[in-house]
Amino acid sequence: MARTGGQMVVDALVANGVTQAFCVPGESFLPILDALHDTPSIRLTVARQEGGAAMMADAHAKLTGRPGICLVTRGPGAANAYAGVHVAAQDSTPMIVLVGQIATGDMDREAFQEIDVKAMFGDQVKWAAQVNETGRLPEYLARAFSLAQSGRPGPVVLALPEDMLSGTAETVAAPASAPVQAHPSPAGMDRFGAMLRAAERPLLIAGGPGWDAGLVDRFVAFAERWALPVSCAFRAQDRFPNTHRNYAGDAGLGINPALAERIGRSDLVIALGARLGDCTTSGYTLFDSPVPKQPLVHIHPEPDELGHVYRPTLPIAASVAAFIEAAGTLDAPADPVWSDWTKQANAAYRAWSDAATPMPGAVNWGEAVIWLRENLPADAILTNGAGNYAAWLHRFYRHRAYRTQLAPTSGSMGYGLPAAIAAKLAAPDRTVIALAGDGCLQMTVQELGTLAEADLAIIVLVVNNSMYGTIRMHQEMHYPGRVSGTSLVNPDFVALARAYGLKGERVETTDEFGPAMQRALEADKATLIEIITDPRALSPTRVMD
Ligand SMILES: Cc1ncc(C[n+]2csc(CCOP(=O)(O)OP(=O)(O)O)c2C)c(N)n1
Repeated sequence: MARTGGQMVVDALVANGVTQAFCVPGESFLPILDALHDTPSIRLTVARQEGGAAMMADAHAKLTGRPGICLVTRGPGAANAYAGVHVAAQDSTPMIVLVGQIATGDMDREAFQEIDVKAMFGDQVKWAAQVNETGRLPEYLARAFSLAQSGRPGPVVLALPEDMLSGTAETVAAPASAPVQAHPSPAGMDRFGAMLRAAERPLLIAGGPGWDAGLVDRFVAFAERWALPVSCAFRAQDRFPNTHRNYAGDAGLGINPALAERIGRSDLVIALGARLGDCTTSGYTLFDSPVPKQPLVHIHPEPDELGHVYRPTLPIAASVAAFIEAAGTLDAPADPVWSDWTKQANAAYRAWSDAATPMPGAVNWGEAVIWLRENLPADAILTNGAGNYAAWLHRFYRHRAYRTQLAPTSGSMGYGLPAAIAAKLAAPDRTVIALAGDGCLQMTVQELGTLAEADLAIIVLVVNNSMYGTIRMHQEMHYPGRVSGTSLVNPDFVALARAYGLKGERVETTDEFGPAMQRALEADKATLIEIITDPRALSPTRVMD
């Protein structure tokens, strides 16, 4: 039977197990919206701006392990969505962005909102393409699902001209795409085992895509059997329980200097799934490029990533799942020589994340984060965007379960609120907290409307220092006393939350934080808590005179 292009798109979503999509509507993809009208198995959440929709799709994919789906219109919609697409690219998140495009007959006339999607997204995504024949829509969708999930996952963008979607064709519906994983070779695993047995100061850095809760459990068992110290890559702090005796802390922005020094002294660094990117390597300073001093075993699902910046002594192209399975069969020594090294790594982490950090002002944001660490359930999901407020979070919070951290390694402001909305939609029984600075929140603050409409009881924490604090910190370091472009005049955030029909509270002393949180945790609707901090508290380690 002939189907419309719009129906073919929705059939492909259903065949691939999609239950949630995010959009801002456009007249360019009405046939898809119409097909969704009769598809109750897919919940369509309508965001207020496409950047928010794309960030929601990213967070949904991170949390569920299934591709995030985002529908946007051409020129302005695709441009807005780019912010979230870039997050997905740098975080290796499987995502499919469907862009309603102008009709094929008007292409290259600079028609209303026309945009060259292939040129726009280029090699920032795994694949950007335009469909120019209705009958080939199932083929393009099948490839999109396959590419987004295989190897190193990532975003795929498909431009769908409106006549492709309204046109009809007789086609066969494709079954779900099966993502392909790379497996380590037996020889590679033998060599890995030999290198590890010969080491004296091994250290593992975990991160990247392809994890799940069961995998983390098997990884913990592996680390225990080998008594390995485990650190987590930037914003991958939930790949290993931070309360575990083998935990060495996170290798990210504002790294514990003791951990940086330990990574420098290690005689075998094992990077598992992590990309060894800018923030994980402290701005490419922890290792020498192209050949690190430390022997390096790098395990990554994408062969092209191995040797991208650092030439590994032993490159292993494998998914973390396949590697952990193979590593489970290696014989570990009864009492590894590095047991004390591992104990010291954990002690150094604890000293760092237990240290009191006195701050000017009536609210000590670090102590508030410690309240969260001591009072939130182990499976609470914390989301954030970019800003120095996150430095306290990353240092003092202890992630105890997989996917309790949803945060962009690309450092994109505005991620926390849309990510928290997507998280609560996917996991309604879990506590979800969005964290943002005053600058960060305002990047996507209009998603408070999406939150109110979806009626989700999340908590939004806004750490308000009336400035773009991170940039002010850099300014103070390089151009002291010359404030330029970094101060902010803000709305009354509490009144803003109430205008959206949400609860709002303001916290002006550290002692007020716990009770405000308790009230918010017990509330049956979303609460925004504005926390007033002193602008002199630039970071956990830097106070302005
Ligand atoms: C989309 C985007 N634009 C600009 C930046 C650059 N940037 C990084 S942090 C920051 C300031 C964040 O301010 P705020 O959210 O108030 O947090 P604070 O640093 O004050 O804690 C800016 C502008 C960015 N990371 N992302």
